[in-house]
Amino acid sequence: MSLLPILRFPDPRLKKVAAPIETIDGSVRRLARDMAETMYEAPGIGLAATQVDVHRRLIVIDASETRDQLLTLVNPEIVELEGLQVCEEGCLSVPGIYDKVGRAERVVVRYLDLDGAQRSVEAVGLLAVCLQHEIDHLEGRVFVEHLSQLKQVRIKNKLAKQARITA
Ligand code: K2U
Ligand code: ZN
Repeated sequence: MSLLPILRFPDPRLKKVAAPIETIDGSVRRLARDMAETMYEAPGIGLAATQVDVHRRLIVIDASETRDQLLTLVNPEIVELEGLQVCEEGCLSVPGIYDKVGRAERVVVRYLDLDGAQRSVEAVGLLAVCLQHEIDHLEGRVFVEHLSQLKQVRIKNKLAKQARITA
């Protein structure tokens, strides 16, 4: 298993739209395993393939307290959206930045598991937020794009300053 490097905002590769996975083979399973290891080590509660510069529709999530309930979703699509919740979000691709984002309170997501079986998951609360956050990544959207233009400029300036200091 390998830890994968995570792209940092505003890397333009984070804006790429991921392609559907046609065949769930060994390479997809190995990628899912490496993404899960990378997510747990970060630590995070979700990770999209886009964030590790693989532009295929694959996400991993573990929003459990016990960190032992891994969800691996191939070609996930939101089929139901209901209500509204506002939560503080962060992102492994935007380190040190947290802000409130409005998302649906309840979602139903249809996906394939690693055996190619069609499944669906109904989620509310943090899991619903995480599913929407990760599926945004597959569409080339980072959570800061839900914020005001002024906040986005300030975030880019802050991250650019951090990059200069650590270079
Ligand atoms: O996509 C990612 O970078 C993973 C995010 C997923 C996430 C963001 C906001 C809300 C829920 C999930 C990371 O897990 S960011 C770290 C984190 C952990 C717990 C709660 C919020 C953020
Ligand atoms: Zn993220």
